[in-house]
Order: sequence, then C-alpha cells, then structure tokens
Amino acid sequence: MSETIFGKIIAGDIPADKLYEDEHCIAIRDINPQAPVHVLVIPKKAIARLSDASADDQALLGHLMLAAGKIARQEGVGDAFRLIVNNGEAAGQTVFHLHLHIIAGREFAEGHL
Ligand code: IU
Repeated sequence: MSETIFGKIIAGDIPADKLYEDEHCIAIRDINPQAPVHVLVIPKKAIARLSDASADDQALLGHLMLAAGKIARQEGVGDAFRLIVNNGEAAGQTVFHLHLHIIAGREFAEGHL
C-alpha cells in the first residue's frame, strides 16, 4: 500500500500538531478546520477506508471510538461533538488512511448532518 500523508505523520517524517498518542492511534488538528475544534483520530495501522477494515480490526475500531471520546473530553467538548468518517472518494474522502473527524465547538442543528 502506498503511504499517505498520515502514514508520514505517524512515522514522524512530517511534523503535525499532535495532541494525543497511544499504542494504536494518534490525534492531530485538521489543517483546514471546519469548526473551532476539528481533530483527526488516525490509527497507526494503515487501513485505507473503513470499508476495508476486517473482523481482525474490531478491537482497533472500538479503540478509536474510545480514544475519540477521551480526546473530546481533553479538548473540553466531551458533551457535544460529532464523529465523522468519510468512506470513499464519492463520500468526500481525500486521504486514504482511515481517520475519524471529531468536530465540535459550533452550533449543530438538531437532526441535521
Ligand atoms: P477526508 O475525510 O479524507 O476528506 O479528510 C481528510 C482531512 O485531512 C481533511 O479535513 C484535511 O483538511 C485534512 N488534512 C490535514 O489535516 N493535513 C494534511 O496534511 C492533509 C489533509 I493533505
């Protein structure tokens, strides 16, 4: 699999505003934030898209969700945030290394995406 920009950030080859790291994932601030808090949670394992994950990745996927909650609390938005995964080019995915967007700190209309 060809390495993406996120792979290079995880490897330490490219600097990033890293606000969390554990054995399985890192979190960085999005360079083009769509809200006052816009953080990307990125597994160290390079899975291209969510739909490419397998049963072997079950624990990792759960870990990413738990990490997202922890990071949201760390950012002071633990009670109001959105978690988004764009899967595939037609859905807006531009970097083909799985990542969760944590979006928070702005008004969210009820029932809208
Ligand atoms: P997407 O779901 O694949 O579209 O999300 C990719 C995100 O990665 C997007 O919000 C970009 O602003 C962000 N990003 C980044 O934070 N740093 C980078 O060097 C690059 C993209 I390239």
